[in-house]
Amino acid sequence: MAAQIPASATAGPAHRTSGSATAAHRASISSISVGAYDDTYYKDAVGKTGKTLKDALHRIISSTQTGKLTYSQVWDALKNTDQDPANSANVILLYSGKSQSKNSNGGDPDDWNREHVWAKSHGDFGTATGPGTDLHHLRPADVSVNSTRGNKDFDNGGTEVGEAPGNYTDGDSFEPRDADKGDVARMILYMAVRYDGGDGFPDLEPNDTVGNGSKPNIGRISVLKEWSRQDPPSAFEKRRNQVIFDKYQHNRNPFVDHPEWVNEIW
Ligand SMILES: [Ca+2]
Ligand SMILES: [Ca+2]
Repeated sequence: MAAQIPASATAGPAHRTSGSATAAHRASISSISVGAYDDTYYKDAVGKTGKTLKDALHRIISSTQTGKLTYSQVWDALKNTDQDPANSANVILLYSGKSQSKNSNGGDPDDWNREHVWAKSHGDFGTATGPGTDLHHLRPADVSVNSTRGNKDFDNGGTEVGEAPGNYTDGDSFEPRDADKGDVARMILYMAVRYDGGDGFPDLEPNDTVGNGSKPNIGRISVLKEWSRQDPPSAFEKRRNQVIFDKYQHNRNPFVDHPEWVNEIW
C-alpha cells in the first residue's frame, strides 16, 4: 500500500498549538486525508455513483478486512482507537465526550463499556466475530449512558440526558450531541455498506423510521444524512479510521475518507 499514511500524520489534536497554526494544521490534515487512497484502496470505486458505488465499496471494505477481532479483543483495541489525544492514559467516551481512564472499563454505571452504535439487536447479530466486533462502529461509552441509548433508532428530539448534556432521548429515538452526530451517521452507513447479507450475517440497511426493533434496519436516514453534513470528519475520527486500518482490520470507513459519498448513495 504505497500511499499509506502513518497514524501520526492524522493525529491532529496532539500536535495542535493555537490560533492560525491550528487552522493551518487542520487544512493540512484534510488535504492529506481527502483522496489519499483514491489511486489505491478506492480505485475501483472512484467515479461511481448510487448503487454501483455502494456495491463497489462493499467489495473493497469486505475483501480488505483481513483482521477480525473477538469481542474480548475489542477492549484493548478501543483503548488505542479512542485514545484521548491530550492524555494517553484515557479514552474519550462517545455521547458524553468525557475523557476517562482506559482502565475504568467494566460494568459499573460510571465505567465505560463497548457501545454498538449499530445496536446489535437490529439484526440480532450478537457479539460473535463479525458485525458485533467491528471496530468501525464500536466506541467506548459510559455504561449508564449506553444503557439510556439502548437499542433506539437515531432521530432528533426528546429530553436532555442528564449525565451527557447535549444528548436527547425519547421513547423511541436518541439524538447524540452535536460533536458526535456525524460520527454516528458515518458509523451506521459503514455498517450498511459492509454487511450485505454474506458470511451468515444479515443485510444491514438504514431506513427512515424509528421503532425498528429487531429488524436489520436503523433510522432515520434523512436525519443521519443531515448529521453527516453538519458534523464533518474530525481529526479524532480520521485518526481512529487510520488506526483500525493500520493495526486491526485493514479496511477503512469510506464515509470518513469521502463524506460526500453519503449523498452519492443515499
Ligand atoms: Ca464529530
Ligand atoms: Ca447492507
